[in-house]
Amino acid sequence: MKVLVANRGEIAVRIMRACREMGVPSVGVYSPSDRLAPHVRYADEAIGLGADRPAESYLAIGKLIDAARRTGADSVHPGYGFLAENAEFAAACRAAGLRFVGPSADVIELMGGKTASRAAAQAAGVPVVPGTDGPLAADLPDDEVHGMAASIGYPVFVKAVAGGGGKGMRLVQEPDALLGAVRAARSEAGTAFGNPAVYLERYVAVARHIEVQLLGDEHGNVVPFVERECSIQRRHQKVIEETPSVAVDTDTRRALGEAAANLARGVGYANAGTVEFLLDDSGRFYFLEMNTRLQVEHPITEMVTGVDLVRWQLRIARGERLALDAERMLTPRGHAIECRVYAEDPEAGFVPCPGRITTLRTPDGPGIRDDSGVAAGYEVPLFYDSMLSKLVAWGENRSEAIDRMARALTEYEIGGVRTTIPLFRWMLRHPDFLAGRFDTGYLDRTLAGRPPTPLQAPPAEAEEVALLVAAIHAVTRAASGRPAAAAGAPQSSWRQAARAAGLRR
Ligand code: MV4
Repeated sequence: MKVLVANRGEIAVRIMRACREMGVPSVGVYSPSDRLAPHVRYADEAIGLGADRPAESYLAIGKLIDAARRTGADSVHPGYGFLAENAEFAAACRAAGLRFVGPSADVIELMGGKTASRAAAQAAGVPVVPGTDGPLAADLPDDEVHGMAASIGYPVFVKAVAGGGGKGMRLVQEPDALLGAVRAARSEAGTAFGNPAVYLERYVAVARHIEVQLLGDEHGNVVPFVERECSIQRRHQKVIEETPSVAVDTDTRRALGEAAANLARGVGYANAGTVEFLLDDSGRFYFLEMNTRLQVEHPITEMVTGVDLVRWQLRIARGERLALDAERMLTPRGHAIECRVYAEDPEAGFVPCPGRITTLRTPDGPGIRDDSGVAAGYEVPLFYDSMLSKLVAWGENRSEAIDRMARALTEYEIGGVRTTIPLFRWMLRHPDFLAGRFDTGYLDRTLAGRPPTPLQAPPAEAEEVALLVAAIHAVTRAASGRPAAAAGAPQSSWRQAARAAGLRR
């Protein structure tokens, strides 16, 4: 086996680590601005893709398959994002004689259609939210649209068939707004996905987003894992995930696992996948969608089960049988939390902050794992997602995991770019988070009501020392009448030093 990793950043490194442990050579790919990225250095060999724009690099199916051919790779791992849920890519890999480390193109295609995946869930006996049986016909008379919405019950959600992840959705509170919302959703879906089809679902209020990781092999075996709680999101971007969920008891856990596994078995699912559910405040759960890939937050599942999900993905891809204790996979050992560290400024509407990482000190110690795709000196490109790393904390219980995460966040120092770390330091002390009192609307509400105290911590010790040294340097230079290093004036070397120390203002 030799694996081309068709991705970048932390997930590319994560996959290559599993490869190395298995004695499997890895091939990295990179755009010009990623030439010196950690995933390129980690790979056993690496191939340039020649352009920065995603469409011409990490999304360029022809270039990736060509890179696999040229390096003699026999397998392709897509990671997440980019081409991970692209049926055409999976089919192209297989057509080129390459193993695609993921489910079949047919299953990716099936689950990508939200009404088809709903139907598959229903066929497998998995509860779905009341809604239309399929897409609304384009020429459906207005009164029939009204009739459908009325029989589902308001409020209703208009959702794009090709959607997912929050795009192309419209919430409708009352009949007067229905037709306008359907029109708007169709138009948005047509533009965003090239498919204007929409369907209707009853709106589930005050819900948590719970998901079930599973593995399936090519021999029909499926094993579900303990749930992940993913309700802490900002505009459909997950921010903090944890496992297990405080809202799920052992009976519900078992029922969720069974539901997810039944769906996977029903569609002949092989490799890693995740079934998303809404959990309402009465403890009922409903199928939402299935993600046919490895997910960003997979490490928390690894921490509480001891299973290496990526290693299993590779074993499954080469035809091995699952050999996991199903009972144990549904029994969490302790608690794990993940914070997604982004190069974004939480003080300025979360604008991405690409730039050079000048200094980097990563947390360590008991129960801490940092899956990172960056290093000191690396310039975070503006072309791609700005996630830098995933900080994961494990503890015997939720409170110990939170304490460890809070402790690790005090150790984490990233200079040169603004990050979401200060936001996490604040969130991990928030009473509702500590009490486990939240739903999918929690973070947006909480951020809107946050008092206007700055999140940015005072400069960390190392940075203060660097600044002090730079200041002494500049002053003594000025006093001796010698010109300061490159730029000439004491003030500019002060600025340079401040920049080097990660303080950009
Ligand atoms: C819903 C819902 C309530 N009722 N469907 C948002 C993303 C997409 N995956 C589905 N989403 C939702 N679908 C019904 N019938 C609420 C959401 C939702 C949500 C779901 C998961 C995580 C965060 C969310 C934030 C807002 C709304």
